[in-house]
Amino acid sequence: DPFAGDPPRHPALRVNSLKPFNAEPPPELLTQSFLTPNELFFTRNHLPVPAVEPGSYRLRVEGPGGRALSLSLAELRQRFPKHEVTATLQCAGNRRSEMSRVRPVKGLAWDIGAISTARWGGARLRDVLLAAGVRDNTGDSTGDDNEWHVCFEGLDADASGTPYGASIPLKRALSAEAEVLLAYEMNGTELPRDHGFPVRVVVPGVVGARSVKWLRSVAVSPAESPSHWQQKDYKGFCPSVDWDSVDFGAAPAIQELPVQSAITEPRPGAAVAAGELTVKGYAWSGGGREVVRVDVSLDGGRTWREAELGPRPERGRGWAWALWELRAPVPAGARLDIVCKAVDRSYNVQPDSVAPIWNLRGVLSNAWHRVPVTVTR
Ligand code: MTE
Ligand code: MO
Repeated sequence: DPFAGDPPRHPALRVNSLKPFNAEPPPELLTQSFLTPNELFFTRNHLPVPAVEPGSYRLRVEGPGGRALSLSLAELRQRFPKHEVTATLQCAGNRRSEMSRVRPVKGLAWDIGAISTARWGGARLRDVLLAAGVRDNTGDSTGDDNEWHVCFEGLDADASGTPYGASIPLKRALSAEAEVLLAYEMNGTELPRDHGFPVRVVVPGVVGARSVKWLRSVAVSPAESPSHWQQKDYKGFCPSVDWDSVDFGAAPAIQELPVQSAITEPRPGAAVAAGELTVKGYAWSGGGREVVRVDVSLDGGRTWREAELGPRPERGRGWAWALWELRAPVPAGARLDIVCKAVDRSYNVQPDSVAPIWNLRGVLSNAWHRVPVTVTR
């Protein structure tokens, strides 16, 4: 059993697949705290968790023109200043189960919990690339450096030895504002095994798939990662595209994610007490586009009120979600159709229904979240 060495997990996690391990926290625990506790942070593994001996761990960093660095964990910690970022990671498949209710899709049936937030600590990828001899000339937009990518490989590999891999544009990797990390800390402790021990990439504002765990190598390349997960997965398509007609080469790989929100309390189908109802949820957008507003409806979208956004420790750096709350009086015996939708600082909004954004892989599922409940008599 290649999964026999996987670590123990928290019993509260909702397991979507055991081998490889994929699990999400229950919604009401997800919004209990701004930072998701490490043991409740959603886990998305494609392969067995590799066993890494920290003393012999080496990170290989390949610059252009054959220059390369090999860094021990101690060197990564000592040679580069530690940088900390509070960032939300969301899987492209978050809320996929709502998409498969429209028509079946291929993929894990995530509910609304394939998203979590942590304070990450590590070396800036930018600093490590500069130390490897990469030139910082991406400000020159006429240069073809804009097409270059930084490719990552994990230590996790399939039976044929092919590792998990992904890439991001070199421009993002070198940008000081983008704050891409080679993280060795998560919420103040070393990375847990499920989340990439000893080193993972954290790409704030970008789909979780690019934040490669158990990082083995970083390579500057004139092309995107050749990995299956960059080329043949994590792309969006027209609702009419099916598995016979799909051309994965025709769509760009997902990087920054669209605006998202969901209701974590109450749960669909719940019977709530008459009086004051508290509705809770999260809202987030990709690319550092901070959420500026969350609208909530109790009548299926006919009338709206503005939710109260919770405190955000790093205001102005838009990498983390906003937790929100709405209190409203509800009469005994009512049937409520609770809906939420978020607005980001570019005034992007969520689509009102799933069908027009349906895609065969069930990614980018960000329609208004709907939760029907009844109020008891
Ligand atoms: N990195 C490696 N090496 N192997 C993986 O399977 N899964 C990716 C990404 N990095 C993955 C990986 C995907 S699809 C997501 S959504 C995030 O890790 C999930 O990170 P988490 O498990 O820490 O939540
Ligand atoms: Mo993912």
